[in-house]
Amino acid sequence: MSLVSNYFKKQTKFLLSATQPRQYPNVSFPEIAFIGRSNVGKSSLINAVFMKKLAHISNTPGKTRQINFFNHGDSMMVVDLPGYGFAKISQKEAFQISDLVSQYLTSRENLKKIFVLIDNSLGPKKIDIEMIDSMKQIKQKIIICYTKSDKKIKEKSAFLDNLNTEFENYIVSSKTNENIFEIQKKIFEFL
Ligand SMILES: Nc1nc2c(ncn2[C@@H]2O[C@H](COP(=O)(O)OP(=O)(O)O)[C@@H](O)[C@H]2O)c(=O)[nH]1
Ligand SMILES: [Mg+2]
Repeated sequence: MSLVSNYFKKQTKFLLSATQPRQYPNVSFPEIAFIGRSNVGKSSLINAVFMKKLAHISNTPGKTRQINFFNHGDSMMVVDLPGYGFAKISQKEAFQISDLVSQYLTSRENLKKIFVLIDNSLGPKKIDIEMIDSMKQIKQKIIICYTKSDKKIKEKSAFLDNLNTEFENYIVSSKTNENIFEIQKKIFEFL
């Protein structure tokens, strides 16, 4: 078995959910974060990469609006950020979540990479582009993952070419495991 596969077999444990910066874990492990529109397949991708059932936590009502921290193998922090584009929340709550997320993204010292997930069958939407634009300061940390590659492409997005020129990107599926190993190798590289 390869070094990479063995590394991802280590335990991934839920640590805590935060709604305020003071609740963030005070650890020095390298950290990676995942973000995307709700229903993009974020929990499924985290599960596929870490070979665990973490979704039951990330998909628990309430927790989907918080920042969820997981400890992988006592050597890396995995962070599930709240989804954007929720249909059923107030504008006030949407602003609160977006403030929390931007604060996290710009202040977290050990954050190495941020995986921005976009549904491959729908392509990048305006809201995805706005999210990416809001991350200007940490642009070099962005990796795009187009999710659900096993699904037929329904829409062709005008934003696609520019995005792919600017950012490193992968087309993945948590259903068929397409390119999941590539993502694992990528993460292993910056540990
Ligand atoms: N076909 C397909 N469906 C997926 C894939 N990943 C997630 N889904 C489905 O998309 C829905 C949302 O997935 P989930 O991981 O909970 O998304 P989240 O809201 O972003 O955490 C669920 O019904 C999943 O079964 C994939 O790679 N392929
Ligand atoms: Mg989820």
